Amino acid sequence: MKPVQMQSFGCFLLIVLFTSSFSVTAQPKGYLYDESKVTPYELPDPLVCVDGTKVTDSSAWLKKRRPEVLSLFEDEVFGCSPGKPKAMRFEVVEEAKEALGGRATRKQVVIHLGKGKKALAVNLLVYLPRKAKGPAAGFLTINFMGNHSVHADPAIRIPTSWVRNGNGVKNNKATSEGRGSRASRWAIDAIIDRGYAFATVYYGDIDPDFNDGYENGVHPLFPPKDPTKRKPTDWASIAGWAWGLSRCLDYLETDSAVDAKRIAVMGHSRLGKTSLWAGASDERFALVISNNSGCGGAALSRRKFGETVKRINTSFPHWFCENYKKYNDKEGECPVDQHMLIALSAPRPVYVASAEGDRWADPKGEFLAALGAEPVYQLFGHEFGVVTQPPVDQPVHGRIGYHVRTGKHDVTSYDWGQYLDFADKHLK
Ligand code: GTR
Repeated sequence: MKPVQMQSFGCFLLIVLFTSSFSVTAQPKGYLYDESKVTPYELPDPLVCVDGTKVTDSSAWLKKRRPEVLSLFEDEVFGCSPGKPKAMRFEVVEEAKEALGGRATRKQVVIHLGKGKKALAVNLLVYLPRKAKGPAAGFLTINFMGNHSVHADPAIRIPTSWVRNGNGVKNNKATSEGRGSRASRWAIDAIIDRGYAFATVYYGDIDPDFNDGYENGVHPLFPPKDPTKRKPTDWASIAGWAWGLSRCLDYLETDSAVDAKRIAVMGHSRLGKTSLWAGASDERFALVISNNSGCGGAALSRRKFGETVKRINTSFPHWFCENYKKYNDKEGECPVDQHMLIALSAPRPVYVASAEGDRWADPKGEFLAALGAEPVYQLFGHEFGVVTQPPVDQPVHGRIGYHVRTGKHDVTSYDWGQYLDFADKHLK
């Protein structure tokens, strides 16, 4: 950054650093939860290119700076993903016209990836609103416990891939006991009633969420030339899940009941980090929603508030590429911060949602990252509409959407109410 730019960005930070605070809830000990103890930091300017030139219009952003920021995130944070695979086949394994009390058509699709022993079967569940007059816009979501956990509908197929124990899962195998166990997180009836399609994929079908040396899931479909040598820029699990979402979109593009040009991608927590990266790396997603995504998602790493880069790389060494570990305790040396991840969705609408009690995810850092993405949106004539974090339960729906709701780390009907209103504004 040139000195004058550093100064103006510094002022911006001073204004926004000391605003509202949150009540303390139980969080891992030994981390920062006190706003007054956040040490001053300087964010990289999203509009200054690696060669020092300043981006002043949308075309320079799209042609020069955006590709630069995208490759910085690939090389330093998530790792580089392969493109669309040649060996991919869609199989509609079930279709029912009278689902959800006759309001929806249900489709279950298997996306077959790769061949032989390591071949993968990724299950996509789709509900289509019967009342839709033409191809429906919709939400593509990614879930933690299996497609059968999102609704009690007894016809939903149960995953056969690895699942985390609990919620009716035994020995990492899902059972029918888990049906609807996470239904509170998915406002499927409300989504269908508003005329949107709802699609969901289980993340463990794409890549199991444990540190397996990348031997399972999507990674072995694209082995490095020398299998003993993974590169520090090779893709890790979040990139794998995001890549899987792009393959689900590949299917939706083939379904005439869906308008694949009007699909929002949505995920919660680690899967909110995933939806942000999916939206950044695949511009076909028309709208991007990050629910309580925190560290490595929407929250600014340089604040070191709640979860830190070191902590996340230690607890979950398989989420980010090897290079990201360089920034353990050295957040300030990273050429990007998370406002630039949000900016990669521009000019498409993006929504960042926080929860007041979710201090581990740094609600304020999530807001500040959304605010830090605004200069890129401004190049396209879009304003955020706020300069300080709005009070709880007072959403802002510009081209960038934001709310912090009361309550804990979760996805609630309140969150979905906002996403539906935001989609009505931008996808209809
Ligand atoms: C936590 C992790 C967070 C968040 C969360 C989740 O343990 O520290 O970054 O991703 O898991 O995904 O539920």
